[in-house]
Amino acid sequence: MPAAQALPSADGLWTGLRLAPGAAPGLALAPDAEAAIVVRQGLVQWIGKAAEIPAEHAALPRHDGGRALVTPGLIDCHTHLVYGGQRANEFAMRLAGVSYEDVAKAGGGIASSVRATREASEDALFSSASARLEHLLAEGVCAIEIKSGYGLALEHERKQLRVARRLGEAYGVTVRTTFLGAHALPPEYAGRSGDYIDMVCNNMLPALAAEGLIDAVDVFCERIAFSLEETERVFKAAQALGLPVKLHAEQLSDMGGAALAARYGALSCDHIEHLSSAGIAAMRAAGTVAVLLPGAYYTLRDTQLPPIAGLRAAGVPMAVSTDHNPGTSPALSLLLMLNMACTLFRLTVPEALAGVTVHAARALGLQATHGVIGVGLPANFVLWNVGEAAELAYWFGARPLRAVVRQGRMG
Ligand code: DI6
Ligand code: FE
Repeated sequence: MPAAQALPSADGLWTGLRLAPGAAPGLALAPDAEAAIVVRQGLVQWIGKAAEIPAEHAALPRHDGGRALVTPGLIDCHTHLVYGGQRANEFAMRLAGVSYEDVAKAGGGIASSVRATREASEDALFSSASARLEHLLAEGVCAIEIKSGYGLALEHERKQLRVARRLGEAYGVTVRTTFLGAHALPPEYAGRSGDYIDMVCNNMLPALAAEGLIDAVDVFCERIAFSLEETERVFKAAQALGLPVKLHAEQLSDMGGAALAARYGALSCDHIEHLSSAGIAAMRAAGTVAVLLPGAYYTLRDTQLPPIAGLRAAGVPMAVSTDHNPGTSPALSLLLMLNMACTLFRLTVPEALAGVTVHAARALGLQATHGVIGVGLPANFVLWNVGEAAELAYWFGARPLRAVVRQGRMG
């Protein structure tokens, strides 16, 4: 894989485009109007009606969009992309009737990915994660969050986060790293959860933050993982370092995690199948994004739907993501998640599209630069071979991507 700098520049005049609804806020074009985008030095310099291209841009090299529909670059705002091995064996066990929680209690689950991740070299992790990333990029992903949490020891968490950074550099995709040291209790700390959280807060977190490897901090707050009190200790340590927090909250039960996260101004609460109305109110007050993860819901054959109507009524922004991980969501298609968000969670198509663009950007604290197409912003947009935006959620298994511009370069 070449370094991103070797990818061709997307500078020039992009013509023959149709803008998807909401793609460029503030710009009102008729749905069928031919649009154009000017990219200069990797930034969007102008966007508007093709018939009104300012003369100063008219002589730029042209890229013919062939009447493609254009959306902002997609954003996958919750992934565990970097890990060793895979867990198809547990998939088979679950088919035979064993529950996810029982697999975890028997030493499988996250612990088995921890073993494989610890054994893998940084280069091996880079190579396996690259292959997965390429699937996501082929569907127009321009920014991605990547969590640690399968190392659970300083050197191995560092290895995961370094791989995440390297992926961003190699592929020219925006990567936000999230430290998830409090994902599971490593075997060497069995029965000593408090000691492990001490180590996360006093050792791993400050060390990795000092190395510039952490953009945000997450915790798996769940009865099979960490308690509310342990979660709060990690949040305090993050806050002391000036790092934003987010939370795996109320996936398997209502622990009150969302309300706690909201008190710490969390960027997002993710999963939230069991979110209460108090949790919704707290998220609304804090401006916290609800990240919906239909791939995990589907894989676990969950039946508890997240409270979509309540979130919608409260005006809590809803994002949609793959939650790519080897246990509960081996999903490598963000477009399939769009489909599932509509089919399983009953999001409307505009809600689902906002969920992988503008609201996903907010869940990562990237709303100033990503999630929309706008003058002065880095050029991140996707050309799709579809007639209308609803097709992006309607087809599944299709690859309607015609071209992608990622951080001002051809993807
Ligand atoms: N929630 C999830 O869905 C994943 N982690 C988490 O905190 C599951 C991770 C795994 O099973 O490997
Ligand atoms: Fe997750």
